[in-house]
Amino acid sequence: MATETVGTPASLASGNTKVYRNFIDGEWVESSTGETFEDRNPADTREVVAIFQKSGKDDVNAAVEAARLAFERWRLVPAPRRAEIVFLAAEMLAERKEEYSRDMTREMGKVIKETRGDTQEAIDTAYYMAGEGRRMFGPTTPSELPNKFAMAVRHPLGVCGMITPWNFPMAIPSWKLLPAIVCGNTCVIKPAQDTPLSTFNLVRALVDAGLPKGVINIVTGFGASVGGPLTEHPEVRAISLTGSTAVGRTVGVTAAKSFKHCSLELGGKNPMIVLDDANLDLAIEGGLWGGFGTTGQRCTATSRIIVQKGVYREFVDRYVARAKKLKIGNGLDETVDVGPAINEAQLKTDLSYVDIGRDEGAKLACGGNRLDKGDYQYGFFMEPTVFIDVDSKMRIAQEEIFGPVVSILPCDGLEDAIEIANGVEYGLSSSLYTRDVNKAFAAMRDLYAGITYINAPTIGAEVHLPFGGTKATGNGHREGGIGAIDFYTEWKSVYIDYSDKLQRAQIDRPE
Ligand code: UN1
Repeated sequence: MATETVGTPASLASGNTKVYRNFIDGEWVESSTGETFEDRNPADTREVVAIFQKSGKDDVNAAVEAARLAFERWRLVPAPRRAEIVFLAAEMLAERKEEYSRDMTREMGKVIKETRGDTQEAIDTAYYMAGEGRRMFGPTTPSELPNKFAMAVRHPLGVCGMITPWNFPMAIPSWKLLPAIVCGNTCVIKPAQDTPLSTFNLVRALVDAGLPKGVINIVTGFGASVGGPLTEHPEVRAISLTGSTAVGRTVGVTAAKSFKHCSLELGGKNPMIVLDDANLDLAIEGGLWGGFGTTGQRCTATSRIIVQKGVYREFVDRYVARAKKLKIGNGLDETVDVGPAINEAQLKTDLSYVDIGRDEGAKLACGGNRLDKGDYQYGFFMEPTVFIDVDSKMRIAQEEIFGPVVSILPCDGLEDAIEIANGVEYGLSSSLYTRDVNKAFAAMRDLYAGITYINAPTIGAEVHLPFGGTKATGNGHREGGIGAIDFYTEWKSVYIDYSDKLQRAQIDRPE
């Protein structure tokens, strides 16, 4: 067992299906429960991509203990040295990009050009965070007293727990793990049960780059039996979750009880506004990419398109015509535009919103059906679906669906559009198509969301800018760039008095 590396787990199953064990303290360890689960291809469920451990509380405890011990050594490794490992991992990820992206399409379903983008996002994050090893700036500032020096330095927190989603199975773990380790923390990660392989691939690159044992530990399994104990564990100092608003509420409440740092990236209902003066070709192109890219399974997905009345009909007709032409299928086929839903439950949710929309009186302009003939029968495929003439009060215009279902709403102008855009419980991403610079700047100010795009859809955030949202999208933290460094460190203020006498702050006031 000890001779295995992250990339070559011993096969416990017959045939070619790999069985991954948990990765704890640099060793491959079977779960304490003795149970496993299958990672199946959502485009063809006959294919078992790999088998993973169905872990429990004891496994979490073992991983946290390993991380706790590793922290005592890792925090003392100079940050530039820690960052060199991350830099080397970036180079390895770049070399392995095609292999890891294909693995990701097989386990997650999204089309290969998008999984290449997901792997690239992890590479970008690695290069950025490797640079942070030589920055991690803090303020030095004058003291109010003579012969006294004052500064603030960043300290790591200790053991950090990460709970990651299936829709960006390498990028999002990288957003969390890489800043955490560059800052000197150690980690226990629970990847989504639908897509653990991509986390193993990411960590494999880090281990091959020289990451010491215990710095990152992987415990696979389900929310209640792994995510719960990780969030409750008294030795875990920070929890970072990307997931649904419902799970975020539970994790936030649980983490607060032991005063953990807690970063929540949750749901979205992202609006794209198209004004009469917009470049319609561009807006249609953007709305298709934002709405149906990743099968609509991004928290940044363009799920509402709010179109000014002067161009509404033309936009709707052309958008729907294009949506009908999107090619649906197995993401390994380079010509496919839209892959499957991640699993049966998600597909059912997506289809249930078709009924909800119809019942509410929205007009179904295209799609709405499951595809289950021929090769489609083995996967979770659905037609790209567009509702038009949607009212902003309707559930399909308010609730996060996380599937290929787009609602188009008419509006009178920018003011009306912004009111509709802001009138939901979420505030992640937003977008405006216009050629009028005054309107663009007004929207940048008035759209209440963590991200605003002008003349681009709501997806496509870059890793060095803050990522996160307002209201029920999160709890005020930001991932990406400096926001991540802020989350994975805490400040220590340091005062050095070299006057050789007692100097009392606020009391002694030298001339
Ligand atoms: C997510 O949907 O959870 O901005 C993350 C984007 C991607 C990340 C999405 N870079 O669309």
